[in-house]
Amino acid sequence: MSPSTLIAGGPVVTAGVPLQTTQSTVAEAIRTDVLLSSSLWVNVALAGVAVLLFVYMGRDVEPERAKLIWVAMLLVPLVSLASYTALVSGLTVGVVQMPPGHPLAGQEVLSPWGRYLTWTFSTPMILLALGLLAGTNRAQLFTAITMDIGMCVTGLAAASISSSYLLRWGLYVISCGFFVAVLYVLLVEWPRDAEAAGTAEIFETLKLLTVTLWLGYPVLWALGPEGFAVLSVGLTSWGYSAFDIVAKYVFAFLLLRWVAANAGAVASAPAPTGRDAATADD
Ligand code: RET
Repeated sequence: MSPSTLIAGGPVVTAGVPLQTTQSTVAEAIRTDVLLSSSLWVNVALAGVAVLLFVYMGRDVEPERAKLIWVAMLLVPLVSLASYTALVSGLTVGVVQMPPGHPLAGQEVLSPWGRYLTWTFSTPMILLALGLLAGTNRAQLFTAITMDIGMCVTGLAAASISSSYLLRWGLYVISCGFFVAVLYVLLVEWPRDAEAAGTAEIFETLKLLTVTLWLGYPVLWALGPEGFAVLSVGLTSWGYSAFDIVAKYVFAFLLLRWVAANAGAVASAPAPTGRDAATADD
């Protein structure tokens, strides 16, 4: 079969709606899949509420570092609002024909690639805020953020490959490699810095929340239609949306609430420098 035949005519894994690759037909497929569209609209609404709430929560934050954390946290729901609006419109949802070997081989599956793209902007904000809270150094901040961007971009590539089943999983493994580097910084490096900065308690809470939830994303990818196809498009999307709600809005709320009450402690934590921010023998 030629690619064009497949794109125009293949079955699609959402509510049984036949799919063309035009944006409006993708949007129509999303609209008619109640599970899928509700998973997106819930986040449009929550992101909107979060933006307003976070603007209010940060109104009196003065020290520069606390302000930086606040802006980073404000960007998370702002990016989310744009991301979910684009997903709902069909602009950032495509169809990927699954390669031979995939459980849905030959079928065209809705792929919300916009999610991976926008994680590239939102997850670095989460790491920036955590790094600033821990009072880490620039090298570690750079490492965590660039590894995280690597994770998102290779995750996008893994989800988009239609030529080879093996290479889909190859890129998934590469993405997991980047993720391991992020986890290392979060679990090993920054707790030491946070201890030295006197922000260990809130850092521990947010680290636990972040690590637990972030681990859910690759599991969901593997179980969803892009991986082993155990879960439907709608259920997988709800999974990501539910993770997003806690990993973004609840996370940012907890951090902002703490920053608003302890702006002085954030300000007096060591500034990110080229040298180790914590102890000399770290
Ligand atoms: C993918 C698939 C490939 C392997 C790995 C993944 C990890 C994704 C993560 C996403 C976190 C997203 C968040 C978004 C908030 O806006 C790309 C699913 C490791 C950890 C927190």
